[in-house]
Amino acid sequence: MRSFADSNNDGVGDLPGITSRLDYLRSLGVDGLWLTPFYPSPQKDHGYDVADYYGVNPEYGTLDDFGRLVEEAHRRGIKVLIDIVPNHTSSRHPWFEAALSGTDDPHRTRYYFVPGRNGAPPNNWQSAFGGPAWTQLEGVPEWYMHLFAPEQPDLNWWNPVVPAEFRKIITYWLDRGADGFRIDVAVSLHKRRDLADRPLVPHRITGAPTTAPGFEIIDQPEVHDVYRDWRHIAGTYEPERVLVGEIFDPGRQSRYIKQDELHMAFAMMDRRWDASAWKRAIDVYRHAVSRSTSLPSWTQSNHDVIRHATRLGGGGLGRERAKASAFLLLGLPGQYFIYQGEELGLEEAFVPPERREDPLYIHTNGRHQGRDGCRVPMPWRQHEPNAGFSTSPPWLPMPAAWDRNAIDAQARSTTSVLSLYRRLLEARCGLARRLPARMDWAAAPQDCLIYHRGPLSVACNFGHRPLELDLPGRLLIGSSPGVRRSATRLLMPPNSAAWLETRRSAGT
Ligand code: TEU
Ligand code: CA
Repeated sequence: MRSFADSNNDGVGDLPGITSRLDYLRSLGVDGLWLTPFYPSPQKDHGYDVADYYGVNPEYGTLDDFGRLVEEAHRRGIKVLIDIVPNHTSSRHPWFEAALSGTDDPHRTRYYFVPGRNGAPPNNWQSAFGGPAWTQLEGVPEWYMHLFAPEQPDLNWWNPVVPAEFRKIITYWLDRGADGFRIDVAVSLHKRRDLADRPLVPHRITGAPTTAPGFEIIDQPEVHDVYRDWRHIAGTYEPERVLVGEIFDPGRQSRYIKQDELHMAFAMMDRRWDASAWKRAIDVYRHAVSRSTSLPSWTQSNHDVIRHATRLGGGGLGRERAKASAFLLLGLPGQYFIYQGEELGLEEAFVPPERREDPLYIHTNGRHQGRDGCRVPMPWRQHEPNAGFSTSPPWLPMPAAWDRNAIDAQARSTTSVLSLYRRLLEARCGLARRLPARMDWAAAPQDCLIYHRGPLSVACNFGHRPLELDLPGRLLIGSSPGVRRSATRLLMPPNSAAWLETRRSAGT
């Protein structure tokens, strides 16, 4: 939201900015976009601390701006998914402020206010941002729970008022044209009722005290009732609206992705660059949804993780591997989520500590570097101030030469990562109707993966050595200029991938 496009040059991205760039998204070949939270918020977690579920943060625009974005996106055949944050509100949300107004205020039971133990928190639960998951405010006898920042008090979903509120909230945005939701921390709504202490055991590697396996604070059976209800609501719209859960664990995905619950979740491919590790991960995620009609949603980066071009080695090596991994995943049955800037080969940016804003950095006192590095605004134009993102300094500083990956420059180059993504998505779109929902792995040399999917064959060389493969088919596209077809063989440089088209029909 804050980092895509700035329409009023205040250094912060906004809704009209996104609307003004829809043709760029269409030229890239995307089918939908997911907007991170744009609601009124004190921005203590960049919008994941919502102070009003029915509004638009004035910094990002207005409800009309949202309506225009939806209208213009739909005119270009692009769906709009919005982020819903049901696990917690902002501590500035009127519900929480009312809850603090007095022990008998009814809003108090919308949160977890619990007496402490001899001046200590009610239990030993930890926040994902470091420290206890409980805070006691001045003059308030009880402690309140927050699995994330203290400015993000958790909602008590055992109180039927809360699910009733969210039924209204999702209907409100679906009526305003949203095509679906990305559901933040989707399995965390109900916390275990007994609020029991986590039994601690030494971590098998670090030895540090960690929660004993099998002890669950979240992922309670009642969460499924919520999503069955939301799925029912989504089904009352034509076409049915889409529910995407922020769930990365394959085991959990198999329990939440159901005909009558969520449509999809994220198959996060964050493995080290190794053929067998990637094959295993792909098969685990495929299996996770195999009992539903859904397919995996392949993902390599998002606003919470280090950009994969950097994770995969950085520099030229990271770029080649990131291009090859896109080839490998975009050929598979399923959806694919592109994180903004991935199509430019953007790397994790260094953000000077004094400019970091992420609560993960702040609340861990820098023990965790935070997530600002993957959120630096998009470089739209080369040789322009702030890479054409804004005439004002961007909310997060751009490293020197951030514009070298600018969109205008990459659009002019046939060998750029952007041009490659465009050609790859075009090829994918062109083949789409002939691709079956199944794929079959094929025998492959070490450090190489090959699979067939109807007329499409995909090969990926994870190794440091060039490979020559005896693979039939017309070379459709290669991840690097070195991918070539000789009379009889497919030549693949290290860390490269190729798509080939054969006369095999969709049935085989
Ligand atoms: O993320 C949940 C989540 O798992 C991450 O916050 C994770 O704990 C963190 O990145 C440490 O690795 C969602 C949103 O995607 C994230 O941006 C929010 O900060 C978080 O929920 C709280 O709403
Ligand atoms: Ca702006």
